[in-house]
Amino acid sequence: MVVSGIQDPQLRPIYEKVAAGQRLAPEDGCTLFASPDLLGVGRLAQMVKERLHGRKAFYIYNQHINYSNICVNGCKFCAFGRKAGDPGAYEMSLKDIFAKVEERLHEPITEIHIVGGCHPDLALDFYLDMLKGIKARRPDVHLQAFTAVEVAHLAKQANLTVADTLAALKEAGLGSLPGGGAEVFSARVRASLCPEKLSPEGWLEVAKTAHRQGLNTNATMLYGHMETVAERVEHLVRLREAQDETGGFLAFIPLAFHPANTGLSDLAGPSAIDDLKTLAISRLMLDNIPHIKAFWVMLGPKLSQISLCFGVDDVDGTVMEERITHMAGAQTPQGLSRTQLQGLIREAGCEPVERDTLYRVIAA
Ligand code: V47
Repeated sequence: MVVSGIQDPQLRPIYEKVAAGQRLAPEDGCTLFASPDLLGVGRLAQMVKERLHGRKAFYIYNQHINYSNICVNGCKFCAFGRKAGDPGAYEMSLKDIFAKVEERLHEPITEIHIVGGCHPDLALDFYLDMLKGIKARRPDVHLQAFTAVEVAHLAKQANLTVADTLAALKEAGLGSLPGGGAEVFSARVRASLCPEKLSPEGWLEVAKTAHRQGLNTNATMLYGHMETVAERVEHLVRLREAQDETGGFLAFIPLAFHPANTGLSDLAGPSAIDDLKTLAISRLMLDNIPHIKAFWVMLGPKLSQISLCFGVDDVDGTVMEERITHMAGAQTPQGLSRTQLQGLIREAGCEPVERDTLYRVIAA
C-alpha cells in the first residue's frame, strides 16, 4: 500500500512508527537524510507538527542585541568573532546597550535576545548590570540572554560554579538562555572547527543546570559545513537524551551555515533541500522538544515560509538588528514587521500566533 504523500518505500517503517507515536532510532534519522523523497520526509514531519500544534505557527515581537564580538574562541565557522584590538572588533558599553533598549521603548517588544562573544576581560558585574539596567527600563520584557558557552566562560572568569553564575544572572533578571554555541557535538568536527570552545559535555551541563534552576533554554545545531549526516543525527539524539533528563528545552533551531568571511569560505553552505530535510528530520527525531524554529534571518523569509509545511511551527520574530549571520554574508533583511510575519504564516495555510518567550499566547 502506498501511504498518501510518501513515495520512498524505505520510509514505510518510519511512517508506521510516526503514526504509532513511537520514538525513532538513530538509523531512522540516517534513512530519512538518505531518502530522495523530500515531500515524503516533510509529510512525516507535518504529521508530528500537526499532532502537537495543529495549524498554529508562532512568532514573537523581539529585539536582538549583540553586545560585543570580541571572543577568545576563534571558531573557524564564525565571521562575527574578533580578537581584542583587531579591525572590526567592537564592544558596546552599558550606556550603548541601554540606548538600544530605549530607542524601541514605544514598540510592544516582549523579548530581548542578547548574545555576544566570550570576552577576555569583562567581569560578571558587567553582565549583571546589563540585565538589571535593561529590566529597570523595560520591566515586563523577558531577557533571553547568553548562550551556554558564554555562561561557562563567565563562570570561569568569576571563579564561580555554573550553578552560582546562573543563579546570579537569574537574580539580575535573566529569563532564559538562547540555544547558540552548541554547533555540532561531534568531537571530529570540533577538533577541526572549534577546538577552544566549550565541549559538548560542558554545553549540555550548562543547559541542564539552567533547567534545574527553572530557566528554560533553546538548543541549536550548526549544519552544512563538514559534518556528516550521522553526526547530525548523533547531535539530535544527545539533545533528546538531555531533554529526557530535564525537560527544559523549549525550541530547537537548526542553523544553516553561512560561509562568507569565515575560515570555510570555500564551502557553499547547505542547499534549500538540505535546509528543509534538516528541519523536518529535527521535528521527527526530537519527539520531546515542543518547538522547531526556522530562523528566517538565516534561511530567508521565503524558505522559512515553506518550512511551515516541513514540520516547523515557529519562525522566530521581528529581530530588527542582527550581526552574526549578516557578517557571514546573509542577504536577508535586518528585521521583519509583525504584519510581514503574520502574512507569511497565513499564506502557508497556518494560523499566526504571537507568543512570548515561554510560548504563552499574546492576546491580539
Ligand atoms: O552560536 C556562528 C551560529 C549562533 C555562523 O535560541 C553561525 O532562539 C551560521 O544561536 N553561519 C547564534 N551560523 C545564533 C543563535 C540563535 C539564533 C536565533 C534564535 C536562537 C534561539 C538562537 O550562530 C552561534 C553559532 O552557533 N553561527 N557563525 C555562520 N557563519
